[in-house]
Amino acid sequence: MRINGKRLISDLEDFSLITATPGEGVTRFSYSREDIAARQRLKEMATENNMICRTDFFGNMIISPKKSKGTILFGSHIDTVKNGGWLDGIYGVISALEILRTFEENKKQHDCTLIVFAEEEGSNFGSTMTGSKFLTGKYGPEKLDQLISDNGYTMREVLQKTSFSREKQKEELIDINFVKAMFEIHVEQGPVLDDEGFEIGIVDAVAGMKVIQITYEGIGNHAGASPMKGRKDSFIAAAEAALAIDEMICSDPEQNIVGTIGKLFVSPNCSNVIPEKTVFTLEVRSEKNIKTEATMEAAKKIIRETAVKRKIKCTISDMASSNAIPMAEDIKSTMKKIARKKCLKYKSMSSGAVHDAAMMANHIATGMIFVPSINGRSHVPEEDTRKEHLICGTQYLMDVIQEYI
Ligand code: HGY
Ligand code: MN
Ligand code: MN
Repeated sequence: MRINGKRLISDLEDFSLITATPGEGVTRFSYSREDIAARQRLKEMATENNMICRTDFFGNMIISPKKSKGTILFGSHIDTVKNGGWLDGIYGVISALEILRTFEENKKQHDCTLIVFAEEEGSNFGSTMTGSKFLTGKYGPEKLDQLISDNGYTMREVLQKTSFSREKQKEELIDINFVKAMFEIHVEQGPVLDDEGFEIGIVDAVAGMKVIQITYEGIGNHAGASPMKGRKDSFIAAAEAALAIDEMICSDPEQNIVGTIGKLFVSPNCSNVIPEKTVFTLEVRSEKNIKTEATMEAAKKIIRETAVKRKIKCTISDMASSNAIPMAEDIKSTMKKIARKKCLKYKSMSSGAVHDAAMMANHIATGMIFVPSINGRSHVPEEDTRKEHLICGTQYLMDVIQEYI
């Protein structure tokens, strides 16, 4: 059975236009106008192909052929980072839809269903994989009041503005104990497959990560009339801590850890005022949970010591954390068997990016497939994958799935 590659690419191109930043990449935060528009389009595609849609309280969405018992899941996300790429997440969703449509067209009986996880990027509340964390019970209802957006709304308040909270079908979307396996296909978001000329990545394990938010509070003052001596400049303190943390991670002997300070707010953010308050995030990731833990603790020590040295008040809040997790051995060996049978150039590799598959893998047999990212770019407008690789990946996923239905 062959997927319709042309239709796959044209659907992906259509969704890339549903963005808050046309011409500057795809910006489609969960629960935004763009998210609702993309969901509406997915619903239309589902209905056109004799499938039903249900959404849970958090915005996780199931798209299921009417006769499917839903024991085999496809999963991924449609939300993006700010000015992100046209493929991150959506490629997995549209690939799954293309496979489900091809099954329908070929009257193929199966029990596959697609789940679109909400808030995978954490663009609203700073916590990645939020929809799948609620779905798998890693997050309880109290989290709805603890996750706060940059403009001060809790996740509960944000959800109350969407239709999900009033969704009739608020019953549990899926009974995880009933699911046999989940598959996610995704762009690699790194340089390995593209650099080494592979078509397919078979994901061995997904890295773990920890994210913290640091608030440094110094003393604001006039930039011109305040002598340098005695300043309590919160931004300079943050800069010193950031450089020390970067130095610590870059000099790690095993080089199996990455760290990023990606978000920074300076207040009052005026050129002629010494920054009173600086808020910044730090995330560290590794395939070794012990390394992630130890590195975050060492970074917190640097953050606190720098604050004491510069007489700055320091608050550290834990934002998110997930363990590194291997994908299912039997799924990986089936994937390798099919890749060899189809004479595909494939490589087993780990994922530095996190994915909802990592949350689901704690509960069910889960497998992940990568396709190459050109120049290894992702989370930027330049994110791209050759069309033949996109089509090859989806066809390969269809070939793998047929071993499970
Ligand atoms: O951050 C990540 O790894 C994913 O893209 N949310
Ligand atoms: Mn993603
Ligand atoms: Mn992403």
